[in-house]
Amino acid sequence: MIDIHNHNKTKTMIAKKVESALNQQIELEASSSQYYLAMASWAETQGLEGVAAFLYTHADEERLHMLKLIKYVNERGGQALIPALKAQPQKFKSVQFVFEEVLKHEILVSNEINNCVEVCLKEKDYTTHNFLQWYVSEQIEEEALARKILDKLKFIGGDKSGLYFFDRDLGGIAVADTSAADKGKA
Ligand code: OFO
Repeated sequence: MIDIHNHNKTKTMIAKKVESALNQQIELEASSSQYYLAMASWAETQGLEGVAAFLYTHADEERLHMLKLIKYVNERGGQALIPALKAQPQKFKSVQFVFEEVLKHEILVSNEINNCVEVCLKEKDYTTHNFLQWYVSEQIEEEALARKILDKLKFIGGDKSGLYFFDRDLGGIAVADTSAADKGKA
């Protein structure tokens, strides 16, 4: 029987295993943000303004993903740990290589989100499981977008004028993403 007069249990504490899985995810979102920032900076130096704008926006989004996790862990009575981040590559051999890396990285992130979901199920933490569903959907979108961009790049091949229009289009996606984020998407 539930003792409704036991007021000692006013704080829901997150299970240690869930807290540690989410802290690892915080680190991954933070390093994703740094990775995309490094790519954005490189693209900007190559005169690829649209690609750079897209990647700067993507880096900002990853930071928001990290912040959302930090707030959640602390609200649930845990402690979000702010990690030290390792240096990211500074040079990339091509735009196609950049987006191959983005896709690889997003697949890695999806796998890690799935691990967090699994820990929640094992710990019977259905609240965090529910919270993580936002990340599950986000990963589907991000993987799909990276695949779409890569398909376009493969289609363009080495064609310089194709790359010019690709860069312009990607800049447009970045602007649309920024205004969606301003309206509370992220
Ligand atoms: Fe955080 O969504 Fe990409 O990695």
